[in-house]
Amino acid sequence: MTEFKHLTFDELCDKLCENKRTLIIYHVRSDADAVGSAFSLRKLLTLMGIPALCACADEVPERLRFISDDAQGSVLLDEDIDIDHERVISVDSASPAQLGKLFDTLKKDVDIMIDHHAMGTVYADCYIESDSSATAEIIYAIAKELVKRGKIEYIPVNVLGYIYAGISSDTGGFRFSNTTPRTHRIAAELLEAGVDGAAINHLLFSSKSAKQIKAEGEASRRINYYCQKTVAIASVPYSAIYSLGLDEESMETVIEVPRSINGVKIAVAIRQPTSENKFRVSMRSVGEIDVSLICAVFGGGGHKRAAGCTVEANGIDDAEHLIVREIKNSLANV
Ligand SMILES: [Mn+2]
Repeated sequence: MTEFKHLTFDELCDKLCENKRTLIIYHVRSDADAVGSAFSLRKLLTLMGIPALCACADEVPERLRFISDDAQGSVLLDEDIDIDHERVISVDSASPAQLGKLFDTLKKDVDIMIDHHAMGTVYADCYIESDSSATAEIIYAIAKELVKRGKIEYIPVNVLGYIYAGISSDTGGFRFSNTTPRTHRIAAELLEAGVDGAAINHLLFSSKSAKQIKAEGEASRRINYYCQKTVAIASVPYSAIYSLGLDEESMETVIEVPRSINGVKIAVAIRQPTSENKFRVSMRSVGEIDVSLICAVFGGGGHKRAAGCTVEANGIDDAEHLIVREIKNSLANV
């Protein structure tokens, strides 16, 4: 098995300063941290005169286009990746599976991972800082280092906005437990530099598409409680997804429905994206339970308080049953 190197921050920055045509890749079902980190890193490299493009197996979601230069400088998997890159850097992507088909397209040839997930499968030399709330926190440290080294003059305010969006998104608007004093200090610096935090947070959290509202409505019709109502599971079967015309993007906030219920310690959202018996599971912990361990049983992972997995089962009720069993197991071991 190949041994991958854990880079120090200085080694990472040394490498980023090398003039190599770079492809920056990020995970499918992209969130604001993935998109914001990828496009801010791209901007930093191009400011140093290094050609760089972003690529993902999924298109930049409509609601995140504001942190992607309107997806300029971005290529899709099915377009030719003709940048003829000399280096591939992944951001915010803990395992090859998260890169989707792109990982195979690139012939697994990723050179550097920059990430903040504690659990995952390392697939390249890496810089992983698991006490960072978001990959964007790491990108901010890189940006400041590049200024310090005189490689760039200053960090453009739109780049700072992308970074802010990544951090705010991964911390749920500075509400989740991964929010550290440093996270707030960085946010303060970004606001001082002219980032419009209120506008970004509105776009990230307060504006939802009509389809998202429909999806949340559907999820709240199908909630089951377990373990003295400390566990709430919302599920959306394919029949509902199909009849309401819901897409992946519209399902993203469904987990907030069970998560926001009083007294719930573990929130779960199960959705069936296709007619196949494969179920996507999102899990959130409001207390001390490490839900990444529960998801790991099904081959998934994530963070202590936010994780996910895919479960194969004979129908959505069976999937729920399997998940409840694992949750009960892990509660019994606390
Ligand atoms: Mn992230």
